[in-house]
Amino acid sequence: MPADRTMNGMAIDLILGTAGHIDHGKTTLVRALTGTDTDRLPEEKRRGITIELGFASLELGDYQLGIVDVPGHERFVRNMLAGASGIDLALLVVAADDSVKPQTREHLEILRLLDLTAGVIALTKCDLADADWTDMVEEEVRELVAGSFLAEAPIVRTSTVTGEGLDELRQQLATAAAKAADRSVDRDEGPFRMAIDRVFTLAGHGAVVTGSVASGSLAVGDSLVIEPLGEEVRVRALQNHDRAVQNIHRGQRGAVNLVGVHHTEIRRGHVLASVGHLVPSRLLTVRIELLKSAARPLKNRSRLRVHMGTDEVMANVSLLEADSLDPGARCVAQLFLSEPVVSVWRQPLVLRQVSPVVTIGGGHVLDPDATRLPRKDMGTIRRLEQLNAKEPRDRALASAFFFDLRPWDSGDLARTVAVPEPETVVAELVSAGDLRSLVLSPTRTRLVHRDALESWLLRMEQALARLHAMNPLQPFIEQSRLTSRFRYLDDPPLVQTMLSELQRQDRVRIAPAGVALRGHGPQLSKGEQKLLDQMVETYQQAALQPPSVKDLRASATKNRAAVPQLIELAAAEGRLVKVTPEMYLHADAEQRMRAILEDAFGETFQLTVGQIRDLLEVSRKQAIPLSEYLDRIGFTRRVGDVRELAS
Ligand SMILES: Nc1nc2c(ncn2[C@@H]2O[C@H](COP(=O)(O)OP(=O)(O)OP(=O)(O)O)[C@@H](O)[C@H]2O)c(=O)[nH]1
Ligand SMILES: [Mg+2]
Repeated sequence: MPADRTMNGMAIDLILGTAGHIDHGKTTLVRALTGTDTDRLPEEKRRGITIELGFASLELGDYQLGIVDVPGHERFVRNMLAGASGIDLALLVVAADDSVKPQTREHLEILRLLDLTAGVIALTKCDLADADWTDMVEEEVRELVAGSFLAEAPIVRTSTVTGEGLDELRQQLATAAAKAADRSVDRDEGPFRMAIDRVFTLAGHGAVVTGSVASGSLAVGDSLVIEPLGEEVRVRALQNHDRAVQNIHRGQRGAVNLVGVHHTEIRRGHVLASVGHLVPSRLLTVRIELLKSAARPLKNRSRLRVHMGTDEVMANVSLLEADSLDPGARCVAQLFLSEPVVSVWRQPLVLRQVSPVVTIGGGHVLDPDATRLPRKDMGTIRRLEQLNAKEPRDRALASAFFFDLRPWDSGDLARTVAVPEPETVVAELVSAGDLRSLVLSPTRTRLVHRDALESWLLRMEQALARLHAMNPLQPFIEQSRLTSRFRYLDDPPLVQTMLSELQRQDRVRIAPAGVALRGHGPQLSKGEQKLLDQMVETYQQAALQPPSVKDLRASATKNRAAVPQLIELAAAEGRLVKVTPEMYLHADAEQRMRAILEDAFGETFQLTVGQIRDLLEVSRKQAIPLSEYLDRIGFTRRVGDVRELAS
């Protein structure tokens, strides 16, 4: 609770961002409140405008505000976005002598899209407008913010020339800070994350990055990663508003001196984060809205500029619900990004058109590391909505579904859908049967959503059905022919486990000859069936003097090409026994052969091939493969030139 922190005598840190049209007095107001001139660049001084983000700090009793002053110029909205992405509350500035202007609207939309909930409105330059005029401007502002998060926000009339309203503004900012603190306080713990908004180098000290801390805390000596580079770095020194400190935490501005990276490798948009906290991805699943003010509907596959954190990246949008999105409407979508980014669940994002560059919408992340999803699939869309569910258990289950077959563990749920105590939730879901824990090896298990697993099992059955259709005479399909169809999963043990699962559920049969769908039998034509029966009879009559496959093929009048497969089929059915690829025996003959030899072994310990030949009344040419067959099936054992009974 905020109260606890203030009781410890520590102020609550929050970030305040300015917003408003160019020249409306944002920077001047920040200077009047803090004494800091945030326009530092020579070009800013010369042109009298803000170009880059400026920073100041303001103490307001229980609250310590880090201020990010943004440019109002239309051309620098991207800088405004980089600054506004990390703020907790907003100071919307409108000049009393100019009223609502395009960037007043655009900045307000952006703040709303960034999920801001608290703020104050300042009417500036009140010394330049008379009271009636200012009343009218105030009315216009009220109209502008109606229905937005600033609908109830106080409008404070100020002038930096006369000092009017500055004390009241401080008070109102403190009230708004209290409101923002209520919402932000739970983000204090957990992994560290800070979007980088500036990079520079200090002679002799190396790279320094600055940003607004979005979550967690950081101490000197800590190890971190620069994402999405994946570059490991260590904190050499820390500053908060030009003051050396031992640690920084959520809601503070931080300047972090890093060891282990050259400053030229880092740019605005990168993220400084705890090791293992974030996963770079070029595909995000998001929920978006198109602004009412958008000039036209958003078409599927449109190219967009995505602003997230301090980053800006091009993307193609895949609208999952329809072919276009109307102004004012919302939908779930996927963003195919031109470069990898890191993000967290519910992280806000803003969408801008490529040309002309205007803000057209925004939304938030549902899945920060997505796989491609089918469009217009109601089942998928419903599950995506579940990623926003209030119950952590529901979110966990939805997230697990979208992990699909990819490896994940309970820790990932904290990152993907902010599930507290993910181990407990996963254990519950496993015991409820909603999640399956597949054992891939003695040391490797894989968590898979029950429905995701089922859809893969179905795919496997379908692949097997296709193989059966392609090989109608084969009762079994060689396992490798089936599993090779899933080679792209790049995980043979997983494929094998899924096959075993199908067997466990009695959906396939697995035999030495291969795998078959349950209930699958070979599809024979009448002619083929007749030929098969005739051949089996021929084998029966021939007993231990069987014809070769070649002979049978030559003597067939019809269906000649099918002869080898039909014989193989009879063998699979157990009517024939395969001795060599050319030599088969009728099952009765094979049984009789073993009976004869068993009798003989009753009298003598060993038999030569010659004795076997005589006992079976076959030629030597047949006796050799028959003897080898008997060794192979484990009936006899060869010892030098003689056979012994194996068991
Ligand atoms: N008379 C009067 N002039 C003001 C007041 N506040 C700002 N100004 C003037 O308005 C001009 C613009 O002020 P800035 O503070 O630079 O405006 P800004 O909103 O920061 O502009 P950008 O950052 O470029 O968007 C400057 O010349 C200021 O001196 C005020 O209260 N009264
Ligand atoms: Mg300015």
